[in-house]
Amino acid sequence: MKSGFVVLIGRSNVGKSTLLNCLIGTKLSITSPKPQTSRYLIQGVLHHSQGQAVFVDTPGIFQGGHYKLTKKLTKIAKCALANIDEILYVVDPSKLIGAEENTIYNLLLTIDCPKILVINKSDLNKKPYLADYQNWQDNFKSVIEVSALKENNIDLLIDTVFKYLPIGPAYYPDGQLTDLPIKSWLAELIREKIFLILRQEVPYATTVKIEEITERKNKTIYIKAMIITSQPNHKQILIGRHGQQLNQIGQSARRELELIYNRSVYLDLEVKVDTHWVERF
Ligand SMILES: Nc1nc2c(ncn2[C@@H]2O[C@H](COP(=O)(O)OP(=O)(O)OP(=O)(O)O)[C@@H](O)[C@H]2O)c(=O)[nH]1
Ligand SMILES: [Mg+2]
Repeated sequence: MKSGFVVLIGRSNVGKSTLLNCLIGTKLSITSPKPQTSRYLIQGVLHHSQGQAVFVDTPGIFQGGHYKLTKKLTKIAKCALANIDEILYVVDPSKLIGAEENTIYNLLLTIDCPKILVINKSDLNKKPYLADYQNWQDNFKSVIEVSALKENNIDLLIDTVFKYLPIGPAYYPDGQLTDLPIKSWLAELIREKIFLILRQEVPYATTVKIEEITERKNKTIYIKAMIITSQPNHKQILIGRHGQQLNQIGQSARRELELIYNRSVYLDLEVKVDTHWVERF
């Protein structure tokens, strides 16, 4: 069989996490229209007749930005490029190639492993920079246009990934889809709702920790989660008037979880301030 680690790398917002979910066929990684949504390396395992591909989703590489977290996220993404078997460089043809994109492109050229240029968002009507990205083809084994959102051309991408993977062992047992522990995944799901519901800078100062998961007698799943913000003035924004905002976050996460588990879920959310969580991240 063939196997290996395939890293999804690129700027923020190009659709790396959407693509990971699409490749694995289930929602492992959270997504949002805001940049810098992903914060962790998340492995998604594709068990396939040709072998096993372990895809690694990364935080978007981001230049500039004034959040303390930005540098750490870019560092995490770059660390993911060590000891890997293949790179999927994900780009968005509606975005101009600027300094940031060129930095990533030049960084990838220095890495000696098979690289596939994945031009995502092929479903968009306007892709003014498509030809500019296609011009890079000589430095890639293959250039493939896909839509992670509409799941277009994914089979071709998977075949191409396996074409360039080495012969190797299974890294994960049959059936295991990710390395992400359930508590981390639940925390990510709540963080996604915060990214989707709250405006501007609030999500960037926020993290989530799951404190308890228990099954109650009536089969209800009880989840206690702490939303932690580094900004004391964000606490009230997260809670909202009469707790409205927190309710909305909770309801949105609970609805999704109930669909997944096919059980009732009791989600107990609390908000607290910890001005130092980013330093510890
Ligand atoms: N139209 C279209 N939108 C897409 C596609 N793939 C992703 N998106 C959207 O692009 C936005 C960003 O997607 P993400 O998957 O969160 O992007 P990311 O690259 O993981 O972003 P970071 O984690 O911030 O680096 C979301 O609103 C997605 O729905 C696609 O194929 N077509
Ligand atoms: Mg992401």
